[in-house]
Amino acid sequence: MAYKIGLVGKPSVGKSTFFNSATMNDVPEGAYPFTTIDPTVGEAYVRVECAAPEFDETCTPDTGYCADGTRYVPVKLVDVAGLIPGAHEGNGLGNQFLTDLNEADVLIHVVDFSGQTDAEGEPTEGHDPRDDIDFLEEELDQWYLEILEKGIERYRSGYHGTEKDIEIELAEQMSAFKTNKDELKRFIRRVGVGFDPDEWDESDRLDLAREIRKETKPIVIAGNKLDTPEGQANYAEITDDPEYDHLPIVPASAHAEKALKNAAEAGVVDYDPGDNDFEITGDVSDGQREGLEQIESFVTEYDGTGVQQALETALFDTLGVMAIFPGGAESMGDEQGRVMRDCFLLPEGATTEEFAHHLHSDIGEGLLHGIDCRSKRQLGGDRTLHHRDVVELVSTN
Ligand SMILES: Nc1nc2c(ncn2[C@@H]2O[C@H](COP(=O)(O)OP(=O)(O)O)[C@@H](O)[C@H]2O)c(=O)[nH]1
Ligand SMILES: [Mg+2]
Repeated sequence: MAYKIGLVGKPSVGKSTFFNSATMNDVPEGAYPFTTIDPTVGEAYVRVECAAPEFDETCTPDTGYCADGTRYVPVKLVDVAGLIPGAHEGNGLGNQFLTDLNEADVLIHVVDFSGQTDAEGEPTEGHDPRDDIDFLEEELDQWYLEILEKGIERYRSGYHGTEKDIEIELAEQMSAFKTNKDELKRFIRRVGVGFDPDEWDESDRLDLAREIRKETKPIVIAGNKLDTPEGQANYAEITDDPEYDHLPIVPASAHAEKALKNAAEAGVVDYDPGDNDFEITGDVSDGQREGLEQIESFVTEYDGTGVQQALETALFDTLGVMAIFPGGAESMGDEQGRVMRDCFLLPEGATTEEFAHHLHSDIGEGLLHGIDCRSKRQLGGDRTLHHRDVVELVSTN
């Protein structure tokens, strides 16, 4: 099951540009792990330093691809259109919007940092991007609050005829958010409101809703349109504003990423997505050269176009996901001589046993132990794995 990253934002901030550039990749045919007819769902990649060279091997990926020692590992990217101001008070958030949101593990909120689109996405000047950042958080928090209140109602009315602890009732009500009673217990403790919902006033309920939302639907900001002077000024100001310390803000130009991907496809530049440099390798007009030079100064200053960086911040920094390579302690190749066909993305803190179950329940059931292919040491089933570990699983199945 691939991780799902949701792209959200009001109209005209650059969601489609971001989505198209992130999913437009020169991938070997047949390498897609899933096909889709839904144009708003696509395959993007996160970069992981390939482990094969450490073993003097060249990898042969089945999913994603490898370029110059960097693995590009697939994730699902969803363009969640439909965020408009006031939706919540009016007709509520759209159904498709909520379904898409529910399925996303993490959100990238694309914000127009140039301030040249108003709250409705119409052209303007001097719009404060902070209003958009606040708007989405408030909107999501309100949505969570509604669901939380339903859970409290159910608890009060003794639904199912049994008395239940509040965290159990809330876990049931919020199951779509991939949380559970133990987590909810932790959130309630952290907010410090106690375990009797009759004691929760309005602001307690909102604080709790907000905490659950932050944990189950974390947000990364893509500060887009940073190729404009206004965008750069806003970026400097907002990253300096302590009110926004709680959010990772990635400087981005979806435009630049799209232009580089187009140029790479046309064979005039050599560019690996995410790099902070590229080379002009083909014939370009003076105008094109000038455009590429502008992009070059941007990617040098901001360490890339920000599209890859936003995806990786969301997956690795915010969710804490780790990449695990399958290997062999004796030899890296499998029966067909293929090396590191996969690079698996697992949740933070996953153990050898969880990795085995992720591959196949049979392998998990029959697991004897793992082997760390670098040190050749045995890994017990309950051992926590780390990002970029290379692991052989020894199983009776
Ligand atoms: N300057 C600049 N303009 C951008 C950037 N990304 C998108 N745009 C422009 O913003 C407008 C809206 O983009 P689009 O991707 O359709 O936005 P969406 O409505 O959020 O999907 C288009 O005119 C894009 O060319 C960017 O990084 N820099
Ligand atoms: Mg769009």
